[in-house]
Amino acid sequence: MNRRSFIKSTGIASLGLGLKIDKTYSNNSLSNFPIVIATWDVKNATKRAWEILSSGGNSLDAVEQGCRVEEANKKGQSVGIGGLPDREGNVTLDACIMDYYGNCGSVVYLKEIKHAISVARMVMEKTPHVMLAGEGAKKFAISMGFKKENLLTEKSKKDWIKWKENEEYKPIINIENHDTIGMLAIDKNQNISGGCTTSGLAYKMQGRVGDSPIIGSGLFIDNEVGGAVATGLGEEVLKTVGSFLVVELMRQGYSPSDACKIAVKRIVKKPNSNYKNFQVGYIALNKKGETGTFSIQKGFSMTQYNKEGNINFDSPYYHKQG
Ligand code: SD4
Repeated sequence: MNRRSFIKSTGIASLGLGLKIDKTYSNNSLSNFPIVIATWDVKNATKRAWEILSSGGNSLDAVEQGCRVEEANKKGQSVGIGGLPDREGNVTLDACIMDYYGNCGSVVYLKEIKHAISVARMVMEKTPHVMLAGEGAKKFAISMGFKKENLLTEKSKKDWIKWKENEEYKPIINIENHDTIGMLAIDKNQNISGGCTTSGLAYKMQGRVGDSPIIGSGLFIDNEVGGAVATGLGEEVLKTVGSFLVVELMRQGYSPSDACKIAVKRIVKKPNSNYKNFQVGYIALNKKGETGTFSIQKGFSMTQYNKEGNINFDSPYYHKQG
């Protein structure tokens, strides 16, 4: 699919949300996988995932390795090392992962270990639990051989000190201030996995956890149907169990793009919704390898790598200003 046909298939003409919904999921073409998609312009991450998928590897390894690329990127200030800290200067990471058997693992409030996605995978594979938090998550990671390191880079420290001059605490996400990496992949055996990793909301209250490590909110996979992942103001995603909602809409027959649109609409149509002041974006894929994305504000994008290449697409969005 090239960029033009992607935009056409996401239904740019019908974005007013008085939409006409096309139920494309009942078609049965099996040609569009392997494929990987990710939130934002993260071509290095999708490239790494694609290397695994295109050489016959499985979707779980692909999403884990893809997410690790951004976790190790010091320049990214919302994932892994280099993430912006909470109000007290702590960089705390949240991540989750889900495989095609419906297994999942998650870490919240993880400090000093940059590869939160891999710790989440270890929680899934090496413990009888789904979620580990804080000190316990860190102890577990160290026991599994992960190395402790300082995640607060000079740049993020400087930005935090600057923020402290006013200490303006707005739990409303700035529309530029979110780039959680969420990644979804289908491998050659048509098995779907997903991962999501973030340092969360910049300058958050100490202890605050968003949607990203919460199965069903930040990420959900159902290998019979598809997967979805969220970015943006986690509180709003949590309140609507967003990723689970997107997958359930695809189960009902909605295309990935329409499922994302409806989930966004669920947020913006709430009574007293303050949607003009925050961003939420979803990406989704279904079992056939069809993909879609939708966000509240302009500015969100999705990167997709399949046999047609590694391409970043602007997301269609709800809030038309002016
Ligand atoms: C959160 N959804 O913690 C995340 C924010 C985000 O990059 O997207 N950060 O609410």
